Amino acid sequence: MRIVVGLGKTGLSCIRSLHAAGERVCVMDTRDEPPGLDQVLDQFPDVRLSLGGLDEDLLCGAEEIIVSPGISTATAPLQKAVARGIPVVGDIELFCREVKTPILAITGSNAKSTVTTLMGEMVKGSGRSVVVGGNIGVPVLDVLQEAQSAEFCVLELSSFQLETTYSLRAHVATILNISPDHLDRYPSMKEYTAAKHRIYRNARHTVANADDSATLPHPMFTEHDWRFTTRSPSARTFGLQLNESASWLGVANEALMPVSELRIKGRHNQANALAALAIGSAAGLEMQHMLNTLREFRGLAHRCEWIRERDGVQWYNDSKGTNVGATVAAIDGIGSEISGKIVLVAGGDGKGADFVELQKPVEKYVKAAVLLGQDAAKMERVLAPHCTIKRVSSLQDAVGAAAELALAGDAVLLSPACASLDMFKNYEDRGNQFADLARALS
Ligand code: UMA
Ligand code: ADP
Repeated sequence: MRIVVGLGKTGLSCIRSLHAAGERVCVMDTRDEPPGLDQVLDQFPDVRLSLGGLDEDLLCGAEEIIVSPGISTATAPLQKAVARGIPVVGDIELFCREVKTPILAITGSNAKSTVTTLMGEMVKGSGRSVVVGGNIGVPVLDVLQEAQSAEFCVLELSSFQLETTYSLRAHVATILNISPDHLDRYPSMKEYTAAKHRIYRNARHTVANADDSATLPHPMFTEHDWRFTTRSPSARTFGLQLNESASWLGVANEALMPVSELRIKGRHNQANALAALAIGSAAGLEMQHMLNTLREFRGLAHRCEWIRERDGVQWYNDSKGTNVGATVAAIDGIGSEISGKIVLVAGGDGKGADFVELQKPVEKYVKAAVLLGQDAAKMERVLAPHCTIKRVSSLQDAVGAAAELALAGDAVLLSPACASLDMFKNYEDRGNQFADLARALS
């Protein structure tokens, strides 16, 4: 019997898929009342349940273990099963075993969802059918059938998902960037980076970030490889070039489109647009269709999303800025476009990060940081020499304090550099509460 470990979105999709194939399934979760329990009891009453811990004996008798990304394979009972030779895989592995459709596989510490969504739009805009799924919030097994008949699959893959995937043979694989994240799950950056690099195994084409050497697949640059950079473009490398004193997206010697025509703003989003053009080119999409998509794409909610203007102050929600690299990009992106300074609202669960990389952009663009959540004190120690600090205990107080600190020309930016789970249901909940509170200011 196969055992599904974890009863979140992924676990439920695995149960649905195995059940539909007529398999007997056992599901295990460390929690007594995991989130999908009612659904399982209701829709799959014949599924065997083992809750409140991982049962080593049961695991060691499994034919295969399908583990959810939220639970580490380093967990002792799973390691025991591995030592006994029992295969431990994830939902992406099951998907890749079945699906022969060309896969555009996207990972990175940041920008995954933005670039994944943009790629989906570009494929559609080129008149091809596409399925988009993975870490973006759509478990891949829920779209397996659709994927089999689509012309392309665009998959957002996390390091956790890549760790348990063996059969991926991406048509195009990309690592967008690598910066510290999930250091509560990995012993060091080395293991985190190695997990991300699994995306390149057996890939037909690769797309890497020429500005971030940690993303490069191998020392050679072959005719199957593409790059993007925010510096000058070159052969098979998309970049930014000056054209009649305006900045343009380009490739090789060709100027493609003025940056001013992009709706998504900030240097980090220019990198995202260039990455998408590189992936699309490797996949054989037509340039004019891709550029048309770029002219229309407005970006996703909770990613440097403009909320309102109040007394000359712009308010932005970047709740998806859940690690230091994301917040650095958001501060640089918004800081370089406003006449005043940023009041940063940050803090939460830092997932083991040290926050030091925030110092430089804060020094340059931030006048005050309003800090809340579990790691606020740690952040205060790192940022105090560089800007005014205000500690608060609720998001409501944070919004009130930010409104007092910001003057006309400034921006208030929620970009926490931390996960939200210490105080909120998830990053959407945090972003929605922030936006509601900001809109409610008189
Ligand atoms: N958990 C337990 N006990 C268990 C199993 C899980 O306590 O036995 C906890 C985990 O520690 C975690 C939570 O349950 O805190 C959810 O874990 P899960 O694996 O059940 O998560 P799913 O609901 O299946 O959602 C997962 C991804 N979540 C994670 O990787 C933590 C979702 O990415 C993804 O959208 C979904 O599969 C569909 O593919 C979310 C995420 O935060 C957005 N991803 C991380 C990120 O983007 O940084 C990697
Ligand atoms: P992910 O799915 O990897 O979390 P998102 O597209 O959801 O990525 O964006 C998350 C956050 O990452 C954004 O809110 C923004 O702060 C930051 N970000 C977006 N693009 C980039 C980039 N190219 N480099 C660094 N950070 C970025």
